Amino acid sequence: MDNFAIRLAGLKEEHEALITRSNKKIKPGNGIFERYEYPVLTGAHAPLEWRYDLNPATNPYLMERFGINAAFNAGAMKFEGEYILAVRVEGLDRKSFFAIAGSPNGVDNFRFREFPVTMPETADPDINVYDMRLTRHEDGWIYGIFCTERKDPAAMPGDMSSAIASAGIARTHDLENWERLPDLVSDSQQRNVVLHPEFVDGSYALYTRPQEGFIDAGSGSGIGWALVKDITKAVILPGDERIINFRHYHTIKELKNGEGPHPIKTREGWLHMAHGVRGCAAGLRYVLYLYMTALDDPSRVIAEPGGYFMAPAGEERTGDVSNVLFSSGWIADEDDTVYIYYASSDTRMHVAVSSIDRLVDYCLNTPADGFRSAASVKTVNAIITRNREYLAGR
Ligand code: BGC
Ligand code: BMA
Repeated sequence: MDNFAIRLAGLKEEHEALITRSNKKIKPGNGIFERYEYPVLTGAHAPLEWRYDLNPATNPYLMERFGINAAFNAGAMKFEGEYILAVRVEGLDRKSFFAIAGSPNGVDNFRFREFPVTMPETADPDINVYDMRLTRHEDGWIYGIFCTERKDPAAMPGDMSSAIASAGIARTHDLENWERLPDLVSDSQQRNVVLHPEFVDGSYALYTRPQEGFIDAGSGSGIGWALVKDITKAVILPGDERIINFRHYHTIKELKNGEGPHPIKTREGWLHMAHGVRGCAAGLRYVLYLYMTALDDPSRVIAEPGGYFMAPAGEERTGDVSNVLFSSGWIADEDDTVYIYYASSDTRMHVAVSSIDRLVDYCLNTPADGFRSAASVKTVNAIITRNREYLAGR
């Protein structure tokens, strides 16, 4: 065998071993969910055919021609029996694009489809697209809503970072062929826009995250709610968007928050996952939290446990943008298992599992944030006291 063939065999072997590695649940966990040992997707999971020119005549050194930097912030759904992730794949050039990966069991053996998604553009080309949430809507379409970023036309000469974030909207029936609809029109920048799966009062319902600047959420911001009559011309008129989940001083979400994937319908209410951001000397710290809203009004919060649901742990803490957990996808399976897909530090995808019953129990029975140290002590004292009484009475 020549060098090219030896190298190719080595690459194939390494790639196949990575993709088919079986994943293990980490026990005992905290009772709320269990993490898995290995990330489910990384940049290295990208097919060799994407990265290498496999022809020895044009690539004698068998070098990478298109490197993949990371795979993260995926939307998720079950589709034709497969666990599907619509992954934010990022090249070495910092551009991200979407690619569909599927697994037979939701926890390992994720494999990318042959080609990434070719997302049609609007008349105003996207510079970067990312963080797609998938929603199988009751109108029969599968929607992908994502952030489209473009350079701010008002940026001063020499300012290479001012940008405008808006919500891009696309739909499909097969996750292969996408129809791009006009971007959401609203009077602010938008990131983390998510489509609710059901009509509300005959309209499409959107979780939004209005923001005054590209990075800065601004004074009033939080997770918003807006109804839109026609999703093919989605417009939020000024005054038609209201905040339903607020930021709060000295909490895990004092700086920013945003809806994760669309909420899961349960007997007790809509189960939501979101991210919360606070600032610290190390930069922005992103964690995940849960809350619930009423079945008859998905915009009315009925429960919110204090603090975070998941925060970066171990290797999750480091990556391109360290100290970040971000989730834009989960799957509620027929047997009530919930597969929570989350990315760590803008680098890789992981899975944790729980069940609808457990997550609802967590939401309804975890003490709410008391907003003061003394309130936290009161809460923990109450638990200790109840435990003493229970253990003494046995
Ligand atoms: C990045 C996103 C990030 C956003 C705000 C974008 O340019 O691609 O990952 O969330 O900036 O920092
Ligand atoms: C946000 C998100 C994500 C990213 C996070 C941390 O604003 O929209 O794309 O994971 O920043 O960089």
